[in-house]
Amino acid sequence: LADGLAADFEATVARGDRIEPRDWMPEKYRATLVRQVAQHAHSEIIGMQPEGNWITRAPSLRRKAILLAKVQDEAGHGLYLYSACETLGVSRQELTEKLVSGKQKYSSIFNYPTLSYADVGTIGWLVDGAAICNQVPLCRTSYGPYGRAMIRVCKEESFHQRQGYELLSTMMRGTDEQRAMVQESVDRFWWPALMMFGPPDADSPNTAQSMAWGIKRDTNDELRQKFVDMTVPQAAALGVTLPDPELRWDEERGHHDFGSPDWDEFMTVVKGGGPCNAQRIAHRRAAHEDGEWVRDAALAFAARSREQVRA
Ligand code: FAQ
Repeated sequence: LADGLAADFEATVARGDRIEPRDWMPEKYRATLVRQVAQHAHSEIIGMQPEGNWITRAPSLRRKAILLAKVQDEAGHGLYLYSACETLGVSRQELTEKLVSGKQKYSSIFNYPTLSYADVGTIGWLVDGAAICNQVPLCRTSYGPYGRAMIRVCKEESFHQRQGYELLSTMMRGTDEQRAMVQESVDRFWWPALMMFGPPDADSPNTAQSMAWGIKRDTNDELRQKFVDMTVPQAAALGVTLPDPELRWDEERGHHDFGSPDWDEFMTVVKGGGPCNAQRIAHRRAAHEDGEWVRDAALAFAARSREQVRA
């Protein structure tokens, strides 16, 4: 029987069909998905903090309304992804505890500070831009609930990317000081954005198996290349310089060549030593603890409603 189930699973993945929550799946497939989807959900929630930092200091009512809506969208993405993760048999409580205790990761990019309002635009342009590159192929991931969550997330991320680009292009048409703010922000975020795609393929322990199972559809390096190729013309249109002296078009490859991010810095950030790791987790833990009375009230209300139904 077990062999038959495993053969069905392999055949479904080979056909490019979806695995659904009630289907049999290898334990390692389930564990890999929990790891990736949880990390992804946590990233959306922790990712609210860097931009949330500027909500009270947005330069106009219009910018404030846009930023509020954008940060709320990220909360929504986190919720779809936590729901997708729960279909794999883990509880929301367990996931939150693993995040605040540092047992599960979130994206390295959110451990960098947002030092100026231009960072709001740069995050939209580069960070959401990288997120789209990575997530559009995940709409075809082999696990049904994850792929379906990605469809809506990607539509919203595309909108976020455009709003970031629009903010930067407005600043680039402003004063010299505003243009300098944009350039300084792009200089700080370019390399961390490239790190979002994960380590180089040769040092990525999970890629081969995740590709074989159809969880990932492209490798880390393939997506990083796609992002660079997509972003270079946008940088030119904006009038900003990407801070990489090795960046050039390679006619033979039909792609841009580019330098290597500082992978030691990446490892330091992933292991908790980035500029804002401690602050991000402390903030999330405090928000979770502050929300305890809401969870208690909801549970008490649910218990009383059950009693009333019985009576
Ligand atoms: N940061 O073997 P691989 C967003 C870890 S977008 C931290 O290559 P894999 C939108 C990795 O977990 C950001 N850790 O791993 C937004 C593994 O550790 P482990 C979220 C990283 O899974 C925008 C180890 O390194 N997007 O939130 C990172 O095959 C603006 C070895 O790596 C997603 O999560 C990293 N950058 O490939 C929100 C997308 N890279 O667990 C707010 C879905 C790698 O073995 C504002 N995830 N690691 O100890 C993926 O596509 C994949 O998980 C990768 C990593 C590509 C990130």
